[in-house]
Amino acid sequence: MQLWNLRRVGLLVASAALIGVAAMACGGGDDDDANGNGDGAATATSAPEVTVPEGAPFIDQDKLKFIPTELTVKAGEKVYFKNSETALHTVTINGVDESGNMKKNDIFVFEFPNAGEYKITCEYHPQMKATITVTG
Ligand SMILES: [Cu+2]
Repeated sequence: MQLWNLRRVGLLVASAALIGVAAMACGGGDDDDANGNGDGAATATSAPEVTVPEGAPFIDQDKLKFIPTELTVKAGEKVYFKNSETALHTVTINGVDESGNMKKNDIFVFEFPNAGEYKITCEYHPQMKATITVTG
């Protein structure tokens, strides 16, 4: 089963809830939900299990790169980031480390409420760069 432990999103979601992301805690009702979000309630861990919804804006962290390096989303859309390798990464947005350390298979979700261009970097790997363009 591909259930990724979402370690940092709790924090992010908590703050993002102010702008209406709280719904993500329910886990996308229209998705297949093959992994059964309901299981989450039964686990004792505080970290929710999160998967990247089919078709959701996604940036992979792999081979010491962000993949893709350019992504365009609409304001209010959630972007999913996943660390797919053993190196530690962060999702730093316009110079602010929003994710904290991400280990392999960690997923971080960030909602971009405002249009603009956002520079995505990693605290550990200066060569890791991506740009997210948020359209109004
Ligand atoms: Cu990195």
